[in-house]
Formats: sequence, structure tokens, C-alpha cells
Amino acid sequence: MRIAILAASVALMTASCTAEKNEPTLKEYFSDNFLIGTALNVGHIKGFDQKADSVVRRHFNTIVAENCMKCEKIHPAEDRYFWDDADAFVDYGVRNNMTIIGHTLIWHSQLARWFPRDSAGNYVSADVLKQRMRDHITTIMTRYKGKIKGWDVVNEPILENGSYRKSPFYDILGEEFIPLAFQYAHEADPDAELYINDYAMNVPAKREAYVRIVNDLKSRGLRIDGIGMQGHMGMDYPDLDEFEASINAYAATGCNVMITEWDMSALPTVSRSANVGDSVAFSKLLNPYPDGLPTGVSDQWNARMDSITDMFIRHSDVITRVTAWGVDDGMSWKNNFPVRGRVEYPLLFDRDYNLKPFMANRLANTAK
Ligand code: 9MR
Repeated sequence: MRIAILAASVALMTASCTAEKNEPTLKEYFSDNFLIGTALNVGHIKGFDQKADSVVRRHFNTIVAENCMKCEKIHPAEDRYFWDDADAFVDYGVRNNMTIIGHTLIWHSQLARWFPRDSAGNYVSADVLKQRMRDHITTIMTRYKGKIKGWDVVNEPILENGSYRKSPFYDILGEEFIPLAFQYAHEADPDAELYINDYAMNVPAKREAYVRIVNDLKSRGLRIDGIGMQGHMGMDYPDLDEFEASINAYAATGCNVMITEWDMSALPTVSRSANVGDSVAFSKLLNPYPDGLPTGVSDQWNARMDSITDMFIRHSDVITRVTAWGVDDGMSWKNNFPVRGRVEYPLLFDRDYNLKPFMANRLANTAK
């Protein structure tokens, strides 16, 4: 009896493995369009999440580190680098034959406190900051030369109104910090692709600023290969016509376009100024579906993601990579933004590592 049950369950397991094996993967599905990738956190890289690991290896052909290559992690003190996690991330990509993307060299956020300051806490001079930028960029890029295909050299330098963000880099070096960063990056690894990356890239004023900046870099003879549209979306933003206008405008600079941090919040957008006096009502508003997404909302989410995927495919002559900002809903940064402890549903895989319906349907249709 026991043997019969065992044999039956082995047969079932084999059947389901075979079914999975026969189903196309995301990387097969998009093979004529663009690379398809995900951000990895340290748990993934170190193999603490076996299920995520098999999803990543099965479906994605490009990876980016969610946090471990950011300045405060990788370069916590002027004379100290912390390589363990970044090395493990790069090894993971090399082992699995994936296109590895470096994120990010020059960014105002998660910037180690020492970086723009002297020991008294005051901003350093322009010359000192340039030297620090050069050392940081050169040390990191040299370590991973030949392994990392391209880098987000500068991240999020422009505001939605098209003006420069007031960051330590801007305060000390003015607009020149961007060309300098690209110059140092190209000198550090002449073979690496170099990207500029930001969110809200659909917004017209921001679009105009980026087109201007990229054309300026090119007219100075500096290398820039790609414009990263992060793609943090919601059910009511971005306006997809504006997003598409930006894809066209960025492509017209001669750069590749990359969707670098794709996710779409399934929760209502709550304005910070929402006038909800009662805090219980407010947290309900912020976290409306802690026990699962209602079918109607899930259907809307899937339909919108499906049209966005169509848009990416329509532009696959210029879009070279689409990277989701995480593997499954359970690990998304969106569960803790704009407030901690939300239950969000923004990624391609749900908390049980099942592919979301809109994408599963696409894959199933090609399998027929
Ligand atoms: O997903 C990242 C999260 O775990 C970090 O706490 C956060 C810190 O700023 O950064 C998140 O990733 C950001 C990315 O590096 C740049 N674009 C916006 C992303 C979401 O905030």
C-alpha cells in the first residue's frame, strides 16, 4: 500500500516537473525582445530563499543588486570597503551565466555619511569630492571588470520639475558632477556600458531635462549607453501615453532604453495630505488588502500590467532590458513604502512564487 502511494506521488511529482519544464520561461518568452531581469537582495544571493532562487535561475537572464552595491553598504568608511555581499552577488550572476548590472555609483540616497564631508562634518571642497568620486568609482568598477556589463553611474539627479536635485554632489560640484561621474566611470572600465537612471521618467519636464543632459554628455564625447526608466508604477500612474512619449524621446538621443526597476502598486495611491483624522481609518486606507487582493482589483492590476507589457514589446527595438524590482510580492520594498507594514502586490510573482495571471497566460499561449 505504502509503496503504491509512494509510486503514485512520485508519478505526480514527475508529471508536475515535466509540466513546468515544458512551460516556457520568461527569458524564453522575451528572447526576441529584451533581457528580462530582477533585483536580488542579500537573502537571494546567499541562497537563504531556495524557492526564489529556482524562480530566478529559471526565469531571469539579468540581475541587479537591490542594495548591496550602494555607497553606504559597499564603502562605509573612506578607507574601508565591504565586499562580501557584492562579491556574492556577482558570483551568483557569473555562476548562472546572467547579465549583471551594477547599481549604483553616484546617488544622494544611501550615500555614506563620510563621503561628502570632512571630519568636522562640513562639506569637503570640490577637489576633494572629485577625488573621492573617482576613487569610489574606480575601485568598485575595477573589481568587477569583465563581469558587470553596465552600471547605473548616476541615479536620480533630477526632480520632476526638471531641475537638479539639491544633493551633496550638486551643492559642491554643481551640474558638472554628472559629466565627471561618467568620465571617471569610462576611464575605470572602458568596456562597461554606462547608464543614467531615475523614476517618474514619463513626466514631461523631467523628460526634457534628461534629453538635454544626455545630449550634452554625448556632445562632450562622453560615453552613455542607456537611459533607465525605473518604472515604479501604480494603478493610476504613470500616464502610459506620457511614458511611451518618453521611451521615444530617450531613444531619439541614440541611447538604449531600459526599464530598470519595474513594479506596480496594487494599492490605492494615498496622498500624503489625505485628510483622515482617525488613525485607524488612515491605516485601513493605506493597507486595505492585508488578506489578499480582491478579484476585481487583481483583474485591473493584471489588465494594466498586460498593456504595459505590450508597450514594452512594441518598443523592443530600443528597449534592451526590463528588470523587475524584486522577485515576489513578499519581498518588495513597496510593503514598507510609503508606510511600513503594508501588504503589497506589485511584482511578477506572488508570495507563493506563482507567476501572475497576465504573464502566466502569455507563457501558456506560446506553449500551445
Ligand atoms: O528597494 C530598495 C530598498 O530596499 C531600500 O530600502 C531603498 C533605500 O533608499 O532603496 C530601494 O531601492 C531604490 C533604488 O535603489 C533606486 N530607486 C528607487 C528604489 C525604491 O526606493
